[in-house]
Amino acid sequence: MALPYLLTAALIATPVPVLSAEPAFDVIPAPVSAVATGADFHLDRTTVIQTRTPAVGSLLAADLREATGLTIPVTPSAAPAGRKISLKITGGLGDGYRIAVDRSAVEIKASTPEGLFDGTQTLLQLRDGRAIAGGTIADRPRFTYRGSHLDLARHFHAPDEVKKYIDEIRRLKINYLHLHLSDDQGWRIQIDGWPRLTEIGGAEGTGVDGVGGGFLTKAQYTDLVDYAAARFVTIVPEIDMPGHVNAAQVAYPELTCDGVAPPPRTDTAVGYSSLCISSETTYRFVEDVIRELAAITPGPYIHIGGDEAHATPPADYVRFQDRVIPLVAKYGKTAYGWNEIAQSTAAYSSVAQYWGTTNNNPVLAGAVAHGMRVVMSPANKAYLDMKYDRNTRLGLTWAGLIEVRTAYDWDPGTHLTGVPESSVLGVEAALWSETLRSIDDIEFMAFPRLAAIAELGWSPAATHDWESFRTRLAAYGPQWTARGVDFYRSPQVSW
Ligand code: IFG
Repeated sequence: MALPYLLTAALIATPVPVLSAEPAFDVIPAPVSAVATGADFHLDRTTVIQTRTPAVGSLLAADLREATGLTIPVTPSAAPAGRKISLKITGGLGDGYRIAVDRSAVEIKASTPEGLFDGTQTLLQLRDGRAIAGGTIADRPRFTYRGSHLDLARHFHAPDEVKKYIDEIRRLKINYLHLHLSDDQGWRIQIDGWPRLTEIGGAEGTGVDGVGGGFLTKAQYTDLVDYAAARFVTIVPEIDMPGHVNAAQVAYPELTCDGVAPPPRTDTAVGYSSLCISSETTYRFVEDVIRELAAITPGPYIHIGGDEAHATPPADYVRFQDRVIPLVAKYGKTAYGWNEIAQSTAAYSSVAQYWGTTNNNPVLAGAVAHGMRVVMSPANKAYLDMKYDRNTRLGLTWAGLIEVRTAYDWDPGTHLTGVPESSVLGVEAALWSETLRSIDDIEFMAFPRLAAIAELGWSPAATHDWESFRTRLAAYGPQWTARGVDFYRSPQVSW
């Protein structure tokens, strides 16, 4: 029985890229290269997970127990020969991983715990019943930033709903979750120095149609950050400004220029609010918020919004960003904002989230020429709050209808003129919640299109193939069904 293993090992040593449209395995995102051998590994009561990275081993054991009913021990010591799944940290694999499966053993190797975890997510997709498909996989991400975004401001989604969403997005190797925590309709994160932001802005009755009330205490936010981090997902908090601030101004009228609190808003209009750019109170507020948020955010990014500041005079907008972007660095984080922040030269060391619907943005291209990096979220491709088609009950249509193939058929590395792949950090799918009311609504709009965005963020451009993807999606569908995920059964896929 040794031969297949040696053969497998030899195959790993010289991975033969198999970039045909017919993938060796039904895995999403598509791995860089894979060879199927048919020498499947069978899980049973003697199976052991051997690893010196128990954080990864225990998550794999939990997933396998949920899927197969088997309780598989996780142990650092050398398991008896055979019958083992070993998760090993070795050098030279960068941010990728290797998998080798044959009848006697499963081996996942990576150079980082996150790489091992990515390998286990692939392994779980090689499972059918208690059999794990035999073969080898060599894989690594194309882009480092593969994000999903949830809008907790228009409609607050409870921490347990966000956790369930984190469980699902991580299986697709999404590794960043951007939480939109403030907007005109509501403020969703406790700030000690400004308590009325949540007392008033997070009260019941705030949110679109007055039904999206609620907020995260710092403890709940930290619990979410920790839950996400255990699954190698980094939380990116967003405080949107200088626009999208009506809820903050209802709570603190001193954030307006005339000191008069605007009426609370539960409609879906945008672009009517602005912080008072000439007032020092504004910058004390902004610095307090950034400081408190940075203190509870282990991730590298604080998102400062910057979109649709239609009520802020253009010169004032630049002045505001010139002062605010450096505050993010002052508290040890990298500023991240919607692409409008590229109007400020302070943004050259930050990250722009591109949400336009065209392939050209000269202001952004100019900032990129000075070092700015970009996360691609084109609204006509990656905004999952767009309807699938005219019949979709939920969602909007302003950026166009987005069926699965529309979300799949584009390339983040070449999408924008003047933005080379080397300046692209990755992709992010946005899911605004004006029309969403539950985790079911989130799941229906996110899946399967998020799988398309995840593949664009992870897989080589060379593996990009709609027929292959739609086939693998059909094979993935039963996983969503088994986990009670309310996904959209697109007519473009043979579920
Ligand atoms: N644009 C607004 C969002 C949201 C969205 C809904 C951005 C950056 C339309 N800004 O997208 O607040 O209302 O599709």
